[in-house]
Amino acid sequence: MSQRTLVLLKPDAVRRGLVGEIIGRIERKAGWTIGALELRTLDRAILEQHYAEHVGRDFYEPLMTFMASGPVVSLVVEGERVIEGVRALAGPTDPITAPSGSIRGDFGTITRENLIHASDSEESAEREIKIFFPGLS
Ligand code: 3AN
Repeated sequence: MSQRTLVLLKPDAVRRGLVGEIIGRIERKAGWTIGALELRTLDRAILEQHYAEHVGRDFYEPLMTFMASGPVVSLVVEGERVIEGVRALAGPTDPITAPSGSIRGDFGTITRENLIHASDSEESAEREIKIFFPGLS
């Protein structure tokens, strides 16, 4: 089943020069393609839309500050089961318990600074793609 997903390479990934490494892992999956890609520093308004489900959580404000702390690479990835697949490449939220071989497991130590966001369902993917790439059909 071909799908689209919204991926963010967070400010820590960009600062640490891991953009090529992470995109390379995505590109090497057979048949997956990049449908859109942009580097930009996110403002509060777009972050409020993106993280609306986390309003009120104790990690919300530090997460917003971190996500606005530098440029982010946003991309749309297309291909067979990319929603489940990119989340499998990313690994679980806590990088310390994320398995070796996953992006978070290989490069992260801090839950907030866990390098990558990837949509968790078809509904989230469509909602998030509209936020980051409103012109994409
Ligand atoms: P995931 O990106 O693994 O789906 P979510 O959607 O639960 O994780 O959380 C969104 C983001 O919020 C995470 N990527 C992480 O940066 C941050 N976050 C989640 N849980 C925590 C936590 N307990 N402490 C600090 N930051 C957190």
